[in-house]
Amino acid sequence: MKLQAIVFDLDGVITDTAHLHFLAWQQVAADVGIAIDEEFNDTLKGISRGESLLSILRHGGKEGEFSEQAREALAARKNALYVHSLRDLTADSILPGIRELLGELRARQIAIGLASVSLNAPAILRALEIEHFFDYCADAGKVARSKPDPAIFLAACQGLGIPPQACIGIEDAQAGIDAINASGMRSVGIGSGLTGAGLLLPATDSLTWPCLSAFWQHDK
Ligand code: B16
Ligand code: MG
Repeated sequence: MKLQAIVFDLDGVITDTAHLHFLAWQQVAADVGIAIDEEFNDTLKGISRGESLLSILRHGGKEGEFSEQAREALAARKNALYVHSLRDLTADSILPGIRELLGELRARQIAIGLASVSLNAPAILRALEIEHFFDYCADAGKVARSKPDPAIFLAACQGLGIPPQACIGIEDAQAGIDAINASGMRSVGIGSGLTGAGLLLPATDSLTWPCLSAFWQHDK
């Protein structure tokens, strides 16, 4: 089968917003007496806002202490802090090699999709000035289940009108790799410590068209 589409994760693949998510969660967690570190934050990558909050409360042994309304207020506060920190995001915030890859995929008429569970994804793509490259962005608001459920990747393939078997998905989080594999797409992982990726690259600057094309040819 011919490779027809590449579906990107956002946070950690296109731009590094994980640290900004961490700083916002760290502040909200501290307000309720819970300490989190970067290592714990890694477990939140690819996990929705509401599920991230539940995971933090569980981590601090305070899961039962907050009503749904109180949790919504905490999640809203985290988002306000996070959105405020996004004000410095510009076209220079794109991770190395990504803009070049998007241009190359366009030139080769390979469709481009986005599978981010972030409700802020459209605003982030606009700030990075790359929204025009994307043929379809899955709507996180319409997908109830976070990664590792394949729903967000399947929604991206469906929106592109391309079967998952003709797509490569790219992820930096273990939950994301598991989601891609469960969707029937082939997976490319960015970073270290990921298991189950069809191809694992150390960083986005290794993510080139020749590399993706060779992976597709050889991994049949
Ligand atoms: P928001 P991705 C995910 O983005 C982040 O990795 C995760 O840390 C965050 O909680 C989630 O988006 C929701 O983001 O609060 O902006 O809706 O990796 O799927 O691009
Ligand atoms: Mg990610």
